[in-house]
Amino acid sequence: MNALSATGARASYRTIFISDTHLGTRGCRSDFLADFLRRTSCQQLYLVGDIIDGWRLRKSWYWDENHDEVLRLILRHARGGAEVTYIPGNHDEMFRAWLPIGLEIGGIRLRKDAVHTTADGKRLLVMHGDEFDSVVRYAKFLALLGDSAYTTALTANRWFNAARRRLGYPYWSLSAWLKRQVKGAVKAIGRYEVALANEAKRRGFDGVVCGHIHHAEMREVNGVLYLNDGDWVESCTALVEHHDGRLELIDWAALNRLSFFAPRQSAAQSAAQTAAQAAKSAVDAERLPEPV
Ligand SMILES: [Mn+2]
Repeated sequence: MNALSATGARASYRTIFISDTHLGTRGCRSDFLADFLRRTSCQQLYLVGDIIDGWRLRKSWYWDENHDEVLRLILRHARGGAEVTYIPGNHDEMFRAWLPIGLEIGGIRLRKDAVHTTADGKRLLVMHGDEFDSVVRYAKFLALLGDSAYTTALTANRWFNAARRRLGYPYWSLSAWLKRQVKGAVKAIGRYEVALANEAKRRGFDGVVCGHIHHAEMREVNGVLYLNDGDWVESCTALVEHHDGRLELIDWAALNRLSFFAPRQSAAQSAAQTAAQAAKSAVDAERLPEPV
């Protein structure tokens, strides 16, 4: 048996980062996400926040077999030996209450943030990023007031949304706000990127991995790497680290020519398709000449 047929058609990475899957909402592209999780393997999987959308628990909670399938596949990664780290975001902040007890369920570790060291030695700060909402929104105002106002804004942001939740208001969404900015969106996204990059720099890291604004990006900002793994609602993106430490953004929908307008596939349908693909690539592999 050759290596490919032994592992099926799964692409092997050192690390996978995904965030903003918003399971529990109709918007979650759980069929594409299940496909991605089924066809990849990794040593470390980081779930960088807003994985399960707890803000929707009160109203219009949506859950179907693909949402189950995603959870099952995440657990399969953990059981298969991947180190899985779950960093809660603002939409799954109910898990933040369990951070102090160092909770671990099904091999999944819960962390406020994490440090990831790449194969080539880059130290990356991994965090969701919602702490910086107020910085993006009130950038000019904060710049006038200086450092302590900035720190206060970071704290106030947490209280602001906790209060909204208690009063039964929906979460104030930065990603939705950015979309409404139209003219100012590019600037506002820029402010978010700078805020996150500066946080990584201030804490002595080579870069930051985050999510939250549903905008995948990989670029250098103020001398550190800004890496945003995007989302599985408006796009289907992941950040991966290859075995040599090379980082890459993957657009799963574009890569597989998946259409957002296509009807959602049931988990059983897509599993059958994946099995057929795996069988086909095993056959293709056998046709190839032996490697020398
Ligand atoms: Mn978020």
